Amino acid sequence: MIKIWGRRSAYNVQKVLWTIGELDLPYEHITVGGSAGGLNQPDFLAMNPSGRIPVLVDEVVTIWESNSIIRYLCATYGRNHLWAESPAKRSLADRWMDWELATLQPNFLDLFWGFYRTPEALRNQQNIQRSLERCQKH
Ligand SMILES: N[C@@H](CCC(=O)N[C@@H](CS)C(=O)NCC(=O)O)C(=O)O
Repeated sequence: MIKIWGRRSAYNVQKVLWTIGELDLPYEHITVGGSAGGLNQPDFLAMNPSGRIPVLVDEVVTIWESNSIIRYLCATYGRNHLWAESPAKRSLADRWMDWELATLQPNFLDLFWGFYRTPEALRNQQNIQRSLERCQKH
């Protein structure tokens, strides 16, 4: 049985759960992170030394980093569905996953934390505007 660690409100957990849903796989979900805590526990850090969610355990395999988990799930359980055997075809998905992680996400997170998660009086409007413009450009 596949086990997924991570709170459902985390978008990096959501994309893994979405993939599991697309592949129609049974799984067990363990809520950790956010107000549930648990990411600094030795048992959790033994699975993911970076102390982040999501983490997948599938029998003897333990994987962290959401995009790596998604690639593992698709390659293992989605060969006729979400996994392209041709490297060129597969790169159509890979490039967007890498772009999201390396290009869009840093600016998006600056905007998310700077605007949505910062009280109005403490917001840095200049930084927010710069992140917004970069997100729009991406
Ligand atoms: N690049 C990592 C990012 C992992 C990450 O930062 N996860 C966030 C949730 S989206 C986290 O662990 N936050 C701490 C918490 O929820 O307590 C991935 O894609 O898995």
